[in-house]
Amino acid sequence: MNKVLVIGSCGQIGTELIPELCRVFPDKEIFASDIKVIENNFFTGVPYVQLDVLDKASLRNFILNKKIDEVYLLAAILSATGEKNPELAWKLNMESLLSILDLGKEGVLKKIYWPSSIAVFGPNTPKIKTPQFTIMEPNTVYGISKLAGERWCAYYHEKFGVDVRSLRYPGLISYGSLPGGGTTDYAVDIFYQAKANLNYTCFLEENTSLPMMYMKDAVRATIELMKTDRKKLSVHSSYNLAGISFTPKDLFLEIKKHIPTFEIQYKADFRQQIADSWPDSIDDSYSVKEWFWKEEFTLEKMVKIMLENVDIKKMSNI
Ligand code: NAD
Ligand code: AKB
Repeated sequence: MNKVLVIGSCGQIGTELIPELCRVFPDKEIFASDIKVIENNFFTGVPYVQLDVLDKASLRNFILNKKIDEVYLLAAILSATGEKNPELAWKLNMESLLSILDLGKEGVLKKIYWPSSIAVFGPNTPKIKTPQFTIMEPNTVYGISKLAGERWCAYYHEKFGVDVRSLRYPGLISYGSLPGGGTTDYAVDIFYQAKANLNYTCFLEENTSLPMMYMKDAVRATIELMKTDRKKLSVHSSYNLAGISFTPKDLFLEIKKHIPTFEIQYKADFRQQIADSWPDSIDDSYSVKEWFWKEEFTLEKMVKIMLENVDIKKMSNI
């Protein structure tokens, strides 16, 4: 039986990925872990272990003792928080990946998933339909760590045969848990304000187009990539992945169709500069060709689901 460890499982992706891993792989034993101490384990049927991924010895012991052979490494510091604490962002994002890749090199881990981001691109990258292979000069610590991480993944694949797979996620939108300090977080925050009948002050300008994706698509993409026969994959850094691209104004207008009284104002902060350095839209033809990626959720569909499901009781944290 495969044994799978998800690291950083209490975050925006982990909380949605874990139930889906359990559903799609009933023959695998899944373990959830995060640095957070949780009072009640909300992962039904999945053991939870509190673990700091930077504690290399404890991480290694857990993986060896439980005979874990597959890891999804989700622990990271995202773009906006990373700019506030660059040292920690670099340390966490790099050291966690290298620890896991080393366990792959030793042959302990047979398969590794590690997400990259559209943040690997920078102000000199072509903005429209950004290609898989292009200029990459990120100017955030988060983007630099993701680009370096991609190079390490490709290196460990090439030199040591490590099976590590990765996707460059766009901004992810979900209602299960709140996002963790990114530049694309506005596209989640806005739903809580709209649902609470409040107006929204957006921290990006109205015409800032960014690549985005509804979480269900991102989770499905992750699992489809992990299920693909390794021989079919040619990209060992990270695959471009496209969903929907929209601006704050597009999103506002779509929400307003459901809540006509909803209003927005724009007050850009430091995150505007980060957003301006990222692509408007992504060319994901390698993903389409090699593992048959096709997104399912449109802006209209995503907005309807979000408005039906966001729970405004979570709002105090925004
Ligand atoms: P998140 O911030 O919501 O969750 C990260 C989790 O990691 C948190 O639960 C946090 O407690 C945990 N963590 C932090 N430090 C840790 C440590 N030392 N040891 C163990 N756990 C620790 O992030 P997310 O949105 O779920 O993102 C997961 C991954 O996907 C990250 O690598 C992120 O860069 C990437 N990604 C996310 C998005 C997005 O829009 N959410 C987009 C592109 C890429
Ligand atoms: C962020 O905004 O930092 C993340 C990402 C696109 O990587 N959502």
